[in-house]
Amino acid sequence: MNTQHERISILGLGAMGRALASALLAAGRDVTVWNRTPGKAGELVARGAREASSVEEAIEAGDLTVACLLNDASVRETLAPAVPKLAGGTLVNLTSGSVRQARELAGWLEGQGVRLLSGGIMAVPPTVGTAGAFILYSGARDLFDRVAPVLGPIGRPHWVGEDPGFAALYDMAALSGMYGMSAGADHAVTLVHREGGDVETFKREVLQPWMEQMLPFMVGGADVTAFVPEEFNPAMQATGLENILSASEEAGVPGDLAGHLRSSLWRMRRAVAG
Ligand code: FVH
Repeated sequence: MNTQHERISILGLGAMGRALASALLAAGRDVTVWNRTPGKAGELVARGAREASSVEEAIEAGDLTVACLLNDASVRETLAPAVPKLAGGTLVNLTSGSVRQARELAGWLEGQGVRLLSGGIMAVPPTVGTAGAFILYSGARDLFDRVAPVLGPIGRPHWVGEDPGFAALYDMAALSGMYGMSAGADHAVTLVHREGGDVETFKREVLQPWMEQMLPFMVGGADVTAFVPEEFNPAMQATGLENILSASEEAGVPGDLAGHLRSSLWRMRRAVAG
């Protein structure tokens, strides 16, 4: 079927569901939307979307059904009564969840004659449809090849394998990296604030350029064995971490913000000890 003519039904109009629908409408796609609580579709309808009054009606209106709900439980709850309508069709699940949940959902749907393409959205609502946005997909390759051009307007499609759990796997892993950086940034600005520094200037002139400079080293040097190579000079790193922890204690930075530093110090000391 011609990509432009595939009809897309979106289940879920939270912040992300609305952003997805908006990007697809902007690209001229045929979009039907449904949300558990009515009243969220007004702007989308004004731009050409149809609003379905039930999940079943939404599924019937689309060649492709996209779920973007809160969590796995809400997907199950939403689909359970309506899944016979999906038989012979395709669900693209862009709802975040665990690897096991994605695999179990694929098995459950397969048993009902539904093909699942699992997804992980590597974007936030304001960046959906922008150049940096990308979407992880996993599931059958032929399904991905069909869906990718249809949903291309929401973000660059990136297939990560046949295993339906892999989109969730890479999504959760990437988010864990982001939250680690975020915890580090929170620690940094708390330290500056507590010692009387100007947080906004620090963020703009020091923290952001420093983190950008270090990002390739952080990602490239990440290691599954927590092995610290000798050339990394673990003794020097351990001393550096002790300095940061001392500065943080002096400033009264809450101890829970420093957890990542203490675990790094432990790794460095272990490497020094051989
Ligand atoms: N927003 C973001 O930045 C992130 C970026 C990465 C991907 N996530 C995931 O996207 C899923 C949806 O997130 P969201 O931002 O749209 O979330 P909310 O604005 O909280 O909307 C939640 C929607 O789910 C509906 N819903 C909740 N429970 C049920 C249920 N039991 N049955 C049916 N629908 C349900 C809710 O409906 P309502 O409360 O308006 O009736 C919203 O449509 C999510 O997996 C993120 O992790 C977003």
